[in-house]
Amino acid sequence: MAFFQRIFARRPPAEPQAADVIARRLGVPAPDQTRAVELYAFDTCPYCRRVYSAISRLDLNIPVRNVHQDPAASAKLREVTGGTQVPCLLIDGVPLLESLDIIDWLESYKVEGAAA
Ligand SMILES: N[C@@H](CCC(=O)N[C@@H](CS)C(=O)NCC(=O)O)C(=O)O
Repeated sequence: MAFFQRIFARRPPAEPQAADVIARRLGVPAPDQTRAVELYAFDTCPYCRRVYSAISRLDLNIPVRNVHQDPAASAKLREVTGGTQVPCLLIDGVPLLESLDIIDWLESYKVEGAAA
């Protein structure tokens, strides 16, 4: 039973960690307010909506580039990731895939004093 609970348990909120620890784990630039950050997404993607909710909860101002409505955004996503997976957070030109990793980074970004 404990085994299944461990497998299916909801992921707990990330432990507060130093921003650079998170960035190193994710292989992206450390969150700080100098970063140029934009989200590549489309509105019917449930993983994108999970990230939208986090952005709203954290009261962040992150520009969203809709890859279904903007061919240039779609081309850029393919250029930086080699694929079409969204959500993708582009941090100073470095792509971060996986909604839960994006949320971890954004939570740390908020702590580091991102402009809302
Ligand atoms: N595990 C990923 C799943 C992301 C995902 O499956 N996104 C879909 C859209 S809902 C997608 O981009 N599919 C196209 C592709 O993977 O190239 C996450 O949590 O972000």
